[in-house]
Amino acid sequence: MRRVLIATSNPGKLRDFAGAAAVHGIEIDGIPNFSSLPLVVEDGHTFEENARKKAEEYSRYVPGEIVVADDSGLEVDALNGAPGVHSARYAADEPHLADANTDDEANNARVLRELKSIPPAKRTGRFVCVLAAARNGKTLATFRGVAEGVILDAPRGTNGFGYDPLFYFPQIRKTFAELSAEEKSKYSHRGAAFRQFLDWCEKRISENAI
Ligand code: ITT
Repeated sequence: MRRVLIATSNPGKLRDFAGAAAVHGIEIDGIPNFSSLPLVVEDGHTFEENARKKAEEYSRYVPGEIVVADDSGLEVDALNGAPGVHSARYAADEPHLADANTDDEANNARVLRELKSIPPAKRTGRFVCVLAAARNGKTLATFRGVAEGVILDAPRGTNGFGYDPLFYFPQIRKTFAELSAEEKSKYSHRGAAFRQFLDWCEKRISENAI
């Protein structure tokens, strides 16, 4: 297995990828000097558009390397799919104009506010992760992972990041913030997308295609 470079500014995502990679004995790393690279503007209307854009643009800085980027977020049915692609900056006044991400606590508070009058049975939603693998500025493949759950009316758990404390996963009766790194990799949208990526890598390597 080759080394895979992850393009993300989000330490929570990096921890998730490290957890998923460890289970498969894969070596992953960040892009050298990532924080000094120009920020990619995430102005796509879909997770896929943004994931491809990030993977393609960042892969130009590390010629020949496979670069993986993910665009992900929470879709809440009662909010017509919001925060969706705006998940990282949902608490900003005008999300579509905001460049900078808002903090997790403020984003969670806004979701709770918006769902205040919504009864438990209607608080369904999902985490979505679209992962793009690129090399030399070109997308090689994309992978989509989904985790279905329910949005609680108060946070629970201290692990994870983002909306994890509000996201209850009925299958194991825990929020994502109550999961260990191994459990999150097993059940999460990011773990599911990453496993598809690994299958793809193994197949391409056996065919000598990468
Ligand atoms: P990069 O673009 O640098 O990777 P980012 O945090 O800006 O980092 P996104 O644009 O993909 O990444 O936004 C994803 C947001 O969706 C993230 O900040 C969280 O608010 C939320 N999110 C995604 N996956 C999550 C997870 O596994 N647990 C909790 N929240 C998650």
